[in-house]
Amino acid sequence: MDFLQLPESIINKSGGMDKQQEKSAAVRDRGQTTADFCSIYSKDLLPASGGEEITREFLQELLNILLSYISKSSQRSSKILDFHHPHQLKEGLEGFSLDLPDQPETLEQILVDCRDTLKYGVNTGHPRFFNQLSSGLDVIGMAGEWLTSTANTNMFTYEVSPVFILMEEFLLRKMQSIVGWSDDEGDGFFCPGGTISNLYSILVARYHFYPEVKTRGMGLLPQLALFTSEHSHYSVKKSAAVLGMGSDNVVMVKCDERGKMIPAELEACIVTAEEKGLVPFYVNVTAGTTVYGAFDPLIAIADICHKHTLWMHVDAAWGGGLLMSDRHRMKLQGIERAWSVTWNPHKMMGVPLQCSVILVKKRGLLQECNELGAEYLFQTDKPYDVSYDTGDKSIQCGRHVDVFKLWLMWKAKGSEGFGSQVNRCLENAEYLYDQLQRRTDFELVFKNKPEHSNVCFWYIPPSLRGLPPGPDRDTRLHQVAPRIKRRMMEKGSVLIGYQPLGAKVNFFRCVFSNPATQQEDIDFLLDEITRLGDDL
Ligand code: ABU
Repeated sequence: MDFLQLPESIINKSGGMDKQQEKSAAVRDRGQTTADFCSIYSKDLLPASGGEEITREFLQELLNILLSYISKSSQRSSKILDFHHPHQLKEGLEGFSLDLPDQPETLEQILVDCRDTLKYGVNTGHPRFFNQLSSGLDVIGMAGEWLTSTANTNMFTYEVSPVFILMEEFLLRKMQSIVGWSDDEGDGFFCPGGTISNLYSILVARYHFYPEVKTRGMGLLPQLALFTSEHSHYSVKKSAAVLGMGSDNVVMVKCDERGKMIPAELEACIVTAEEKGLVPFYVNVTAGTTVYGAFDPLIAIADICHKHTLWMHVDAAWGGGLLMSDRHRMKLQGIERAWSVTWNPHKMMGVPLQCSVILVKKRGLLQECNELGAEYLFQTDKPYDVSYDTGDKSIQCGRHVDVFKLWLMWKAKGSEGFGSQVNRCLENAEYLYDQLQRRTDFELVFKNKPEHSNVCFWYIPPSLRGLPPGPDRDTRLHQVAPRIKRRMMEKGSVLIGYQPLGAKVNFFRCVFSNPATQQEDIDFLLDEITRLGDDL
């Protein structure tokens, strides 16, 4: 079967009876399915009696839609997005309506809705999608997500997730040993993204120093201070706010030109905070900053944390993937001294969203910090080892199964496969860096070779090339990236992010995490930026 050929009525959404009949005939001609979905409803699917055949045919049609999308994802000529403004999508496009009906829609319409949902979305698996830290489309990972939905269970107890709970234990042990912790150290779980993983690190650090906070609240505690670099992720401040410590009590430590925290500045900030009557307790060290991809000096910071007895957390949400590469893992030397680590396999390792872990070195601390022992879920007289009812370590009750897709991908690639994938992405970053150095129409934001796969640069249009550095040039340069980005979104040929940072005006940030990207895509990116920005 040629899965690129979709039934006509699914390709052209118009939907009336004639189309339906044409579609059914076309589908029958191809021997794909005999179903005519225009008079069939979800109530006819399993578990309805006799619903096996129609369920199979419905899922086959859905698979056709998904396979067509997946195939297009890897075609360079296909658009990354078909951009529409929110009001256009809300008003409805070519029959695609977000309104929810009172009466059920036919399965034909449901399939059209699925097709249209993908059509108006963004193709993050496209080799020219450079907009986000998570990109690509791994077929095994996607299959894992399908299986997870089919199993439709919850990670709170072994009782309902025996296999997934044990997979989580195996994966966490593996990741902890890659971080460099010994067999008798390490705890953790999968949680919904890096921000929540970082929040857990602060929660557990506070509990470690002040266990009474769990029952008696913040009133008994001194005013705590947290430290993180000025280039770090905003989740540290957000967590401090959520946890009642106050975002103002997060001290933003200065970075060097390359975006790395300066250890001497950290030491000075700790002393200043103490002089002000605050009590330092936690340092977030970033391994792979969001914009520059910088690695803070882990060993020097670990020494400072040790000296002042501070909890050292490493936010390796982005950089953790480099641990899989023999070539690049030395950039995280010192991570083994961390008391907790965030690592997002949904970024550099290309696992479908979402897949993030919080690892905590001291075993049992997460359980003590968060357990409440709800008796309807965590009974102690169950007929198995209830230490595998791991749900009470979490602040969630229900927890999605994020582990399976990673486990399946690891089986399919092996650790070495992940290592090669990471190496390829970093080679792409070096290639882009080399091209930028050669060209006179682009300027690098920092001169050094990329440590991670982030490459930051300005495009300088002809009208700005002769201008001396200064506020006038900066004001005009600040407008270049957003204007080019706007044109890119309208054209849909490539997608890349931009931002200002500190005193630096808007610049492009290119990141590579999609193993499908090749050097020709990087050449295309630079040429397309030039084409779109030449007249600015
Ligand atoms: N949590 C940071 C993600 C940012 C990005 O994908 O660009």
